[in-house]
Amino acid sequence: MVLGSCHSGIAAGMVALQLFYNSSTGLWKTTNWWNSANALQTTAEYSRLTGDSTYRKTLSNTFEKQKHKKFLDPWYRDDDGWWALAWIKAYDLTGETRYLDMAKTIFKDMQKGWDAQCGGGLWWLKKQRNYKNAITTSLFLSVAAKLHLRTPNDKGTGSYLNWSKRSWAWIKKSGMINSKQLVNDGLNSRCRNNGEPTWTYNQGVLIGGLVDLHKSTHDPSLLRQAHAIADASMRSLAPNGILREVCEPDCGEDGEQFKGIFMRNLSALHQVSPRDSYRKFIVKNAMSILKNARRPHFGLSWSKPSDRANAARQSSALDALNAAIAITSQNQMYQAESASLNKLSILQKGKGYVTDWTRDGQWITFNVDLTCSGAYDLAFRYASEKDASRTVYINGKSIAENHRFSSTGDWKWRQTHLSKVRLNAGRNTVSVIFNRSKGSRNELRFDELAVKPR
Ligand SMILES: [Ca+2]
Repeated sequence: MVLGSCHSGIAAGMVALQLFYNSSTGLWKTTNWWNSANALQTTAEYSRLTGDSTYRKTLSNTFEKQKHKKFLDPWYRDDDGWWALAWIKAYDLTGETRYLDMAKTIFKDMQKGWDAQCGGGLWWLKKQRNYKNAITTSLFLSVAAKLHLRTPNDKGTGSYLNWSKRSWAWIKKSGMINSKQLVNDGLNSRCRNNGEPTWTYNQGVLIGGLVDLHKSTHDPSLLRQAHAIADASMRSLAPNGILREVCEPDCGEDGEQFKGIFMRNLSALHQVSPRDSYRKFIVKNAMSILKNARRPHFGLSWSKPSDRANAARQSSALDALNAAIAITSQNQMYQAESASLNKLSILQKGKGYVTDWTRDGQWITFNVDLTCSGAYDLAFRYASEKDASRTVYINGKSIAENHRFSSTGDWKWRQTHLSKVRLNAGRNTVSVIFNRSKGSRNELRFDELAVKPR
């Protein structure tokens, strides 16, 4: 798959992440136990998106080197959740059931952290029962929801589905989601929101859990909640549109991992319920990371020149770049009803489309956001009774004065293509214009633009 000129920077970043990998332990140097589970997820996601099988042996090696521990940490219960998610991801990539079985083993152990104090939820620590926090139960919810989706006939009390529903019901009632729709760190001794920071990963993991629970239950309130948290995060945790952890520039060994986890889960939400605002956000963050890189390394702050290199910074940034690849490698659909229109109106009949388009000065402009510059194919979905034509501009320049939209007969829908169009990284505009002096003619109904990487 060719992802345009900037893909080499992402691929080089992946190589650099693996240079921190210690094959004798199966873990990443320069960082901690739970971070390695996240670096493994980053690696598996990159392999999935690019079809690059180079890193599959990394999954298998880590598994073999650490399976004697069952990926259970003696102290922190949330750490176990990261490993469960990593092995589910590895299972999805390879189909190897040993990975899924390990995730189930870990989940079973996580259940020991649940009790009735504060109405439910998991304790953060294994040896002390003094803190119920968002991350541990959100991970528990997310692992349960994912295991349910991969376990036939999972139902009833004690099932993965049941645990994921109970976890969500508890989180919702706990008060950890504040009035701004952001998730605080945890609960105080009176079982109330403790007002501790709204770390980006707390937003991300819950978004991902809600997305997966929605896949099973189809309860629309779950996606509404996921969107509310995502929107609040982009509004409040991203000055100038670039995600920032409140601890920057000194985040210790945990905080430097968090932002990638948010981006990974925003990407999961965008895949099931796409929004232009998410696409724009992912592209903007990815471009800022690439711009500020000290190649092949990425730093802690995504809006400032790279500070220093380690595996946590690297995998966190690569999570954001994976999200950008996911957008760039899939067809991006731009609807006429969300585009800028000049003297045109939308008919909302099923899919919204532009109609009554026969006069000079009527045009439609799509804003196309891309991480990587390169050659793309454009496909316009349209219907026309007679052969029609329009002028097409890209980034203010005419690339087809008289593009033909041949008759589809009785207003049937069809696509017409413009191949190998050069687009820039960042914001592009694609305009389709009625200009009689250039030969534009006849009514055209216009539904959507698809942008496909070549
Ligand atoms: Ca449409």
